[in-house]
Amino acid sequence: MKIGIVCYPTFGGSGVVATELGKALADRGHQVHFVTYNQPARLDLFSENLFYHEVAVSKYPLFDFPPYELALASRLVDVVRFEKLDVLHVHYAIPHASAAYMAKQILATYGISIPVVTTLHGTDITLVGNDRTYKPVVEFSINQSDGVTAVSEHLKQDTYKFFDVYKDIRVIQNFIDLNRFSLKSKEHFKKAIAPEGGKILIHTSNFRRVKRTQDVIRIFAKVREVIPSKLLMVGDGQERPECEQLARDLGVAENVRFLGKQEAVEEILSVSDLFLMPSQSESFGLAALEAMACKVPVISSNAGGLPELNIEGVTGYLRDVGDVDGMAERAIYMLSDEERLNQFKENALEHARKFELSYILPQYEQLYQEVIANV
Ligand code: GMT
Repeated sequence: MKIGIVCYPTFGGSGVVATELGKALADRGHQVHFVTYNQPARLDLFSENLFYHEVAVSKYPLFDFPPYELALASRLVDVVRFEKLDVLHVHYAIPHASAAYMAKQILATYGISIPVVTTLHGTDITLVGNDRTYKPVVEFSINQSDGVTAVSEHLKQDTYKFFDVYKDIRVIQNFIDLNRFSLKSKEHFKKAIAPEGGKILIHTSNFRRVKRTQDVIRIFAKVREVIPSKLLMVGDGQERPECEQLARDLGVAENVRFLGKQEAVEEILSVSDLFLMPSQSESFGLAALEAMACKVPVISSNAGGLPELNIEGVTGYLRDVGDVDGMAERAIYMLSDEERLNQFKENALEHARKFELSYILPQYEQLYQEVIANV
């Protein structure tokens, strides 16, 4: 198939899923065309089946807000016509689903029918899409998509709860490439981070408010009172300065390393003992799955789709959003007994295997075939 993929080309979860999916589809022999405003972060174009088409947004002094959605729709028309694409797969509803709808209508005037698959990722439904600024457009463009997928059962139910959506939503969970995300031997790195031994806790995110990164620091401060340990904070975003200040205020700054955005997350995960994800809302929790694949168990909130990924008492523990004491208590329980911790590590990997790329990929291929057959 010739597949067009639209996504945010950043380190964000939806962009990562879209890029990894595109690369895997290209490996399977499909021709994959990324249409976005920058080359996606994890995309190396070293494959005969991978293409990148930049969306250039022309600036004009009249525009306080350059119309990206129109530029994207125009580019989609252009790419679908000249590359003869079979299907468009847009990741994150805003504004990708409505741009694809517009492109589809324009293409019809050229006698071209192209099916659109929209994958809902989380904040496009729970935070941004739900805001009345965008709601009518999001609702309309989901209903107009030929196929709709959600990355967890919980997100599917949220979509039906918040929007008047009559379209059937198929749950296709996020996936992991176990060739890349696996435990690597990085003992020297572990020694550098924690020279006198001790445990390593880790958090990776975009440091947006929804991630409750300050809870991560608070949990760690409590763990540190009992267990010699270090905390690695990977990623960057608006909450980072507050987290740095909080670490100082709580007297743990010396034991917290802020590493910023990192490419080789799997190497950092490989030296870690416990992953913290106390999010306010989380449709799936891809970062936690990446950790589990590297044998790192998880303490998380029980928000959104997290209970579908982190299994209570098996791969880690889940507590209510904001229950810092509860999360710290469970972290101490897990980290204080080596044999118990090792069992959690084994379980984490075992569970992560259920999300292997090779199992999820055919579900997308199947959906593409169905929507192509129905246009
Ligand atoms: O979590 C974010 O802020 C980024 C966001 C995105 O769209 O890039 O992530 C969402 O999609 C990921 C991939 O499907 C999911 O793993 C995340 O759980 C989801 N984030 C939220 O629901 C907050």
